[in-house]
Amino acid sequence: MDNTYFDRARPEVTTYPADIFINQLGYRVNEEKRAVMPFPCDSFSICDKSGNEVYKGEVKHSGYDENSGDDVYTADFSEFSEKGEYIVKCGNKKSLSFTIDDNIYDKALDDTMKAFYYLRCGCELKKEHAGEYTHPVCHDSLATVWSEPDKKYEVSGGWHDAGDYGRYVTAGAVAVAHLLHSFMMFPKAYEGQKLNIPESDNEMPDVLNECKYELLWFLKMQREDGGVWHKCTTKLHAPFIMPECDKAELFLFDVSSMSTADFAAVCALASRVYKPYDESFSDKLYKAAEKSYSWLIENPDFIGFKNPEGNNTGSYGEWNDRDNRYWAAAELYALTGEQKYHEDFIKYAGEINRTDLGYGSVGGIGSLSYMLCDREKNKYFSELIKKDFKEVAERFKEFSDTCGYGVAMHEQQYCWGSNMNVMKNAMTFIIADHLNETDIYGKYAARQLHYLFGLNALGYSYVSGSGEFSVNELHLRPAFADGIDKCMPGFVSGGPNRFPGDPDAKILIEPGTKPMKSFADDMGCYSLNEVTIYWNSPTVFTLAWVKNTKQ
Ligand code: 9MR
Ligand code: ZN
Repeated sequence: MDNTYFDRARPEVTTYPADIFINQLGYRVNEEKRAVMPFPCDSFSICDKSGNEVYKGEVKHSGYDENSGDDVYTADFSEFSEKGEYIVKCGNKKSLSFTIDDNIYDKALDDTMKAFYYLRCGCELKKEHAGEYTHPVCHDSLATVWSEPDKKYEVSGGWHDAGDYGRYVTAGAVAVAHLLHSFMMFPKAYEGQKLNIPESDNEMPDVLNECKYELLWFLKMQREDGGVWHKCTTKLHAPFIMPECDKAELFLFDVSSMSTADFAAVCALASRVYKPYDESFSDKLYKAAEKSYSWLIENPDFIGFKNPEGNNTGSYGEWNDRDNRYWAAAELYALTGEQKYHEDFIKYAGEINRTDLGYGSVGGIGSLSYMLCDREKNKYFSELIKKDFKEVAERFKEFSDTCGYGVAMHEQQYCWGSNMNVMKNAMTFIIADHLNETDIYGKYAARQLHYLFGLNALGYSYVSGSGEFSVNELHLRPAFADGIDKCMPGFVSGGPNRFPGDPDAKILIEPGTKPMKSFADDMGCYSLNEVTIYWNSPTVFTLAWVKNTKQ
């Protein structure tokens, strides 16, 4: 069958090449270890590479799982803690092989972080850093202001957002915030990390080098009056060509209050983080954040964003900006300690969801900055925020405990980019423990990684290059146009979507397919198998947490 999205032959549909589902990267020595069988079975064994049985256990019948439609049987071998390489066996049925070791996620952390480098725009990706995935400089022409066509600006740089070549401020701000928070909360995870990017030899940790590349672009997106253009893209999405071949005119689209607030927030956050490494950069960010915050004060009404007539790139529209303003107030308070920001923060706190971690709803990022910063807190609100996170974590915990696969997903979370929800739920577990100084939810955060790397109803590892059966046909323009069969590693697929929204997915996914199975590793399916910076960033956060807490 030919593909409907762009002209190429559709690769053969692949299915999980074994019977028992596991985390294909494996399990850490002292963590919960489970394998799942969607078929009846009484006992299981763990066998080593030479086929010797090293552990035997009883299978538990977990029962019918609504989101996958599977009757689930579980093999729990948590107590088995010998390092090595194994498979799970159940009669003549098998899993793929997996490792037990504490370092199983190290490569995935580096890969998911390096993925941002592969998305760099406006520079050449050189062979020495990009290996075979090199390309010449892209998208470096001046961009025309959409509503004032005689104005043109130089706004090269930053990361391509996703499978498309657009660059969007709100999406980028969320991704950078996840990464910077993970750096602040889990510094050990980044010690000595070498991503082999152009700046790797300098004094700054590579995660900061990579985020700086995006932040320098943000700074160009600020208008003279402090308002921030919502996005810089072409008028229409490019065809499936390499980025340097996309020569269509670039446009700067109208300022929105969301992009201006998210910009103020992320610049203020970054100003704190970069201070010890790069004082002058930190200063620039400080001034930029204040300037955009002043613009917000002068423009108190919501200024949303809709694509103008004729433009079809991402719109990232939102319904209101209270959460964005809350986040900005939190960050400026954290940065300056000034009471006016604190007052604004409290003002918005009652109006918004205080735990959502983006994109779209960003209150949780503001809450986190407020809670972890070194400033005086309003006692009532800080207690409330702790409770908020705990309550959400409790709800997700229940989803996980009632799902045979252990994923903390409500049916409704299987939407476009569901793997972002999986990873944001993991972040919520981690943050809930962190703020409440408990050790309840770590196991649940880890379960979300198990799902992402293969312990799910289709057996996919949803990260390219991680695990034996991992996604490879990602909706990512260069991954097709470079002619290389193997996709760049470290990209998190959007994942199952119970409402497949693109023409190819509508052909491939039969009506009535259960949410966890509504997926195809197919390049045409942008509502299932695209990548974005803000699906990678919560994954990096979660992997950094693992590495930081490794025994
Ligand atoms: O991630 C976005 C998803 O939640 C929406 O349902 C979808 C349709 O509006 O858009 C997604 O965002 C896309 C953005 O607009 C452009 N770059 C690629 C993003 C991922 O598909
Ligand atoms: Zn580009």
